Amino acid sequence: MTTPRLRRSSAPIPKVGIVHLGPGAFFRAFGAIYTTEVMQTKGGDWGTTAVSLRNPTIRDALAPQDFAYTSVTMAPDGAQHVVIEAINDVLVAPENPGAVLDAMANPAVKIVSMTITEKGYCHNPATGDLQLDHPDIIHDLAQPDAPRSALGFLVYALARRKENGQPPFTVLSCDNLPNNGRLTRRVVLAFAKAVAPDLADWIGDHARFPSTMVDRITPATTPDDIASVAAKTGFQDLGCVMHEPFRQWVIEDDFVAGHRPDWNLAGAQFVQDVEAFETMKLRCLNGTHSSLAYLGYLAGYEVISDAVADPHFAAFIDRLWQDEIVPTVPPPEGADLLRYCADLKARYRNPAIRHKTWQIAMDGSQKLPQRLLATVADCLDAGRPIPGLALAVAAWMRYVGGVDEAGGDIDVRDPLADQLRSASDDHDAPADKVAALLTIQDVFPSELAGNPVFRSAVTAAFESLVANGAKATVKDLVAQNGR
Ligand code: CS2
Repeated sequence: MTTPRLRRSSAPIPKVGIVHLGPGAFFRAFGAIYTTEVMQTKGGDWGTTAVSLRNPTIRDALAPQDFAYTSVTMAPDGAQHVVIEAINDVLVAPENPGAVLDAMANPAVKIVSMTITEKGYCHNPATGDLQLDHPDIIHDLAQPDAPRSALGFLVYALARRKENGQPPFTVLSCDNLPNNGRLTRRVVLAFAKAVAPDLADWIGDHARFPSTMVDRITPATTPDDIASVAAKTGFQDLGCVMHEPFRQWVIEDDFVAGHRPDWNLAGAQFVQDVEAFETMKLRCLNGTHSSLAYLGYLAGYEVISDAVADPHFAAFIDRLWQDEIVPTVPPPEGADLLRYCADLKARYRNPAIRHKTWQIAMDGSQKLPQRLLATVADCLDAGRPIPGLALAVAAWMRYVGGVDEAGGDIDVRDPLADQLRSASDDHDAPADKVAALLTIQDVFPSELAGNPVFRSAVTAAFESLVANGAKATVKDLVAQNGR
């Protein structure tokens, strides 16, 4: 007997108030769920038109299900399945960019939210400047009716609203970047200025770009997940998302004309200033996540819960938090950082979440600056040693060299993958490889690259990774620290 496909219920479909760029697993496991819960509590015209910027995969998975999908909360003691109906439609930008611009120019749309990953901002990760020589930006400046980047869509849709005498929408970044709202505003205004200075002025004066801190661990969905959802619910669902129970959303309360869903009814926090929450999350969570991803991958651990089941790796992240990361983080009001980190460790340990080290290792060039290097710079300023952070950076360098500890190929996914690989391949001696990678200015600001304490700590860690491997290097570091 074939398993029937999941279908939307007969509940009325809400009117659209949100366009969301990037309907990957994270959005479906996070923002879409908050919005659904708010509409269940008090209604509202907050239906979502989602936009895939690259390919039709998600549309093709969701369309036969009328865009309904299952959210699976994976707790250590069992899973809970809930059908989510927040998405009204998925547009595929390359198939019909005009339809995307029309959807965004619709005055009923109050918010354009985004989960487009770090590289979607087309900025220089080390400086935050828009890369005007980025191929997508060059393309979009020449193609106002058929852009392909999120920035192109935002700016040309805002231009239409300006021409039509309508107010702009709020642009809501939900990506793991520091001051994500301010960064978005900066790159949008830089792009708009290159289109027309008066457009940039209008956007700067009237649009809003609140910053947000988003948090929920959501591994990519696998064929096994789809099979387990079918076995449990009796429906085949190609759009299901598997996520941890925990979620946290902190949002700067700054929306055009105050138009926004009352996401607080679903547990989000509206605050005046998000920065302290972002710093805490990026450094404590994402910083150790990336450290575990590179070291764990090299050590042969497929998923985060396997890496932290190794007592040396668990001790390593404890040390990293305690000695190097937490001292740099100003606690947000009411937060207890050591408690926060202990809770993170419990979240990493959740055996029901199979979050691949390889997945987290992706796009490291875009992630390192805010996850690890800003923390390094603060430690150096304070004269604090950085053995753990230096080891994490060295593990990234080893990883982007593309060869694992057994001599096998690593499938490195990163916009700078070729540049990183050749910087590594051009040299034989470990110290020379490190020196070559440190010259990559998209990742390392020159002041940091030239800092002798940083250079020698990363070089020593890299040499140990090459000579002894990741497991032994982590074990040694923990033993030295314990003395
Ligand atoms: C992870 C994040 O893939 C990654 O880089 O570190 O996606 C992480 O799971 C989320 O930020 C948790 O909120």
